[in-house]
Amino acid sequence: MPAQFEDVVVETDLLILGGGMAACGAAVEAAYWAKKHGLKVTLVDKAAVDRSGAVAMGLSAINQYIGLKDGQNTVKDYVEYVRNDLMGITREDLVANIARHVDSTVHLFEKWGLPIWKDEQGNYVHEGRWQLMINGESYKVVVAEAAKNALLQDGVGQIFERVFIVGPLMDGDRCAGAVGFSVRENKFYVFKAKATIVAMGGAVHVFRPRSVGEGLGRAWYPPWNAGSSAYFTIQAGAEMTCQEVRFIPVRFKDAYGPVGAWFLLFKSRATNALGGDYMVERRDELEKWAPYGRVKPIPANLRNWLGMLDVMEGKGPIYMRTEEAIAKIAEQYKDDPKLYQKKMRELENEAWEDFLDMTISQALLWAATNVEPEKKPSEIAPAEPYFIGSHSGASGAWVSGPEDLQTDESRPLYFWGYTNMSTVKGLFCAGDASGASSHKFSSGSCTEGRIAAKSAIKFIVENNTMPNVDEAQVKAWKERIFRPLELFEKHKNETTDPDINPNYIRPRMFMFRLQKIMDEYAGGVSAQFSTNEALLKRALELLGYLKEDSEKLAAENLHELMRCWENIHRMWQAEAHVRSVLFREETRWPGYYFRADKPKMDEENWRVFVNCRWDPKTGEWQMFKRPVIRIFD
Ligand code: SFD
Ligand code: AMP
Repeated sequence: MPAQFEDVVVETDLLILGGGMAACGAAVEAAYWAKKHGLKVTLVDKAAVDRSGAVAMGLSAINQYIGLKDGQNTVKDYVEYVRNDLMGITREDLVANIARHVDSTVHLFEKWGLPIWKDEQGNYVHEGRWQLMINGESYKVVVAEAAKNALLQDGVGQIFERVFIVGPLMDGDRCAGAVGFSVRENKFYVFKAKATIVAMGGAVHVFRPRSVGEGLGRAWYPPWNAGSSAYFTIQAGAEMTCQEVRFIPVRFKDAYGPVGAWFLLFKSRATNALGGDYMVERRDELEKWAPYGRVKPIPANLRNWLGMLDVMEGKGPIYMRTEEAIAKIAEQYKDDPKLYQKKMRELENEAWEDFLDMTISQALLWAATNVEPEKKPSEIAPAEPYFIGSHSGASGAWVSGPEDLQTDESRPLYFWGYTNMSTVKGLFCAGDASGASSHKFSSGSCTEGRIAAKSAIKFIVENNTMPNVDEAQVKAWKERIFRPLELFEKHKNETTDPDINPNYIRPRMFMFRLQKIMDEYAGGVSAQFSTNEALLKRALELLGYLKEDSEKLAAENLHELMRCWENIHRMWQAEAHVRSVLFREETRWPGYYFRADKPKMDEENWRVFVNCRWDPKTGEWQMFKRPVIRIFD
């Protein structure tokens, strides 16, 4: 089978993996610096850059904007916000580096054509303190266009779409590029590069989703981000961080519509079936999680937790009180009936647009279930867990911070020469791929891509040699990558039902197995997000069997081959997660997961990062702590 796949070898200076917010930011910045140094940049996306990644459907807000120029906030304010929201565990140098540059990225978005809401005075309309409202249906198209223009002008770069990246090429301890395959043509791609930026997003469908049957595949996080960043960096031998810090967004139930605009812009409450407001009635619970339980805004996981307690006590469903929020805003205009009508229409439009801008399926579900938000509340629920280090989770690779933001204490631990370089030489990470720097969102991820690209070009200029790629390594990858096609061809006629075969497992069934393990043993929806040491150990045992069976994944065509590799990527993300949850012997993020056997937060022993590394030479995992160092007092 591999013989039928043409080898395409691409040599480049900088390789950007992914085509999402971070990758597009990297492309724009890299093109600028590459031109100056006569270097070549190559971007590879498994999909089409115009609509790939988390922003595919568009977004209704830019969630990170500091407002430095207008003196609205300081970088330190943002660092404090992120530190508190992550229950004390964050890399302040990384957060601050993004925060001090993010406004300029937002101004670029506007220059490129993204409509940002303005008030009568011409100021941005804020959703909350850090968030700006946008007409964002075409957000990704706008950013993709800028990336393409930057790369394709003057021959500085090239873009490969519909090429699925599988894993890294290595030259000893230096990353030498990547391998992958076209999902449309019989082509095997070998990318050789002096530096590589990983920006392939986070991971979804590692845990069993709430959606089943006809809704299967519907999730909050985009189904096409399947843990490729984590797999790539783990396989390269990079140190990983915060692999236990999953994200559970509370969303409008079943279609996963966003809640931010409701809570922040419309100032809505969420109440239980009895009309009780868990944020008020359960305030005392927050003391157990002090000092973080005392901060404003209350950390996202604690907001989740208070609602979950209601559900566990049988007080569900939980409703977003859309009708109450709209009525309250419109009330100010009640003395002028005409104005009142106008305001009501405006609010109704904004409510629908929020979904139409970024989660169209929620608007469809509202329409299908006769929801008129001004008349009737809507159910919300915590979603299944996702890995998205750029949002309110934190999982990703452990990367170097910028030199100028280090203290004497942090420099030896947080800085190793090139900003955003992982612990592997020449391998840079941004967006969901880099860890411990949460709350980057779309704007911060694009900013971090820019930061990583500038730094990677510096690395290339200072290490301007093409790494050696051993042909045996390439051959071994090729054989492994296409094995599922061979297996299917060889055994497909041995049973009457191609889904059931003693010699192979198809990726869909494999994914169900992975999801069942994670859901039941690692604190998924059906386990009420709760787990313990014994369950986690059992999860590892079952994941071990699954890993053995991954050698028997089979694919009927190229699309299914991609599904096979997506699930292998997910499986490694799952393992890193289970090992990290097991290693951290406390509960720090109730509302994301609860260690029932260690039900308390332990500031003395566990106000640390949990890091891990898989050793490519021995195949062994190492788990260890790294200190959390305060940079901003
Ligand atoms: O409100 C391979 N996010 C929001 N951010 C905001 O600023 N405002 C919002 O309104 C946001 N909302 C939101 C958000 C996310 C999601 C999923 C929803 C709603 C439903 C967060 C941002 O979207 C997020 O932080 C950034 O997009 C992260 O950027 P990045 O670059 O790390 O990931 P990406 O954009 O998803 O891109 C990933 C790329 O990798 C490609 N890829 N390519 C080759 N080979 C492989 N094996 C690959 N695997 C993946 C993808 O195709 C893609 O190009 S709100 O709800 O929070
Ligand atoms: P979401 O739609 O939940 O992703 O939220 C969008 C943005 O608003 C993110 O920055 C969230 O952290 C923030 N956010 C959402 N709900 C709240 C809330 N109740 N209090 C404070 N911030 C919130």
